[in-house]
Amino acid sequence: MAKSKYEYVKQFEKNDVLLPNTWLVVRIDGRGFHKFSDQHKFKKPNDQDALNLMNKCAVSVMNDIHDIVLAYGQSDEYSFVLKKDCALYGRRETKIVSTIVSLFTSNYVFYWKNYFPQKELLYPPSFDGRAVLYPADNNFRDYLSWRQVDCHINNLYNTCFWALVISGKTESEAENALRGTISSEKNELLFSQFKINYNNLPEMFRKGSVIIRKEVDVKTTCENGMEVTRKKKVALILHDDIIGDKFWKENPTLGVII
Ligand code: DGT
Ligand code: MG
Ligand code: MG
Ligand code: MG
Ligand code: MG
Repeated sequence: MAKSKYEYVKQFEKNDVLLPNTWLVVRIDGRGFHKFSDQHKFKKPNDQDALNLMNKCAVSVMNDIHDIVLAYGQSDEYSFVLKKDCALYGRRETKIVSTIVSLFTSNYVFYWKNYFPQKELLYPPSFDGRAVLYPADNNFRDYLSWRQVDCHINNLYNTCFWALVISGKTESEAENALRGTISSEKNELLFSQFKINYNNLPEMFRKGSVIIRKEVDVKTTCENGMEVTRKKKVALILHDDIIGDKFWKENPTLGVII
């Protein structure tokens, strides 16, 4: 087919093919969710429905993009992991990142009413996205550990902060009370002042959510009405520790060598 004289403009496009044989992590993060969560009156410090909506969006993204082998989410962010040998879109960075962030955002709007039937979506939410490459397994695992530790640190702080505020302290008094405290002191404060045992709070709040594909038995009804059980890989939402070796030993198909 003859090319038009305008075809040459393609030469201006940047080559953004990602390095081969490296773990690829795409992290999306809610844009201005401080304001978004305030305006939509999300429960503090954790809104179960908002987190479940995030998880639903991540499962949808995984069901659409099969190269994603694991996703980890907390707060207004989700990290999607693509295997080292992933060849999706010829490993073109902008194509991969923009597809994931766009799919996530459209799902967020699409499923909003299922999680907040009583709340109108006041304005269109948006997410940013970035890709990071990790050549070594230990760097990749440290990346996920960093996000899970972040979840824990923020959740412990926020749980204390809002307990103090609900008990009558002003926000700046609560901030002052927590300044310089270490984890064990925050745990102690929760227990002695509020009878809250931090370890009994929901795992989703303390550890975030991990989504992996696992083979499960699925019952289906055949045309002749007979019920049969088939093995099917489905995206499962877990709230496991992903810092220690146990998770990676139990899920060898992820390909991380311990
Ligand atoms: P950004 O990401 O730079 O556009 O700015 P933000 O405002 O999204 O800030 P970020 O991502 O560092 O922090 C997430 C914000 O979202 C933080 O202000 C707390 C809020 N948020 C996330 N999950 C919840 C929740 O379950 N409940 C409430 N009340 N707020 C939440
Ligand atoms: Mg931010
Ligand atoms: Mg954000
Ligand atoms: Mg965030
Ligand atoms: Mg097109």
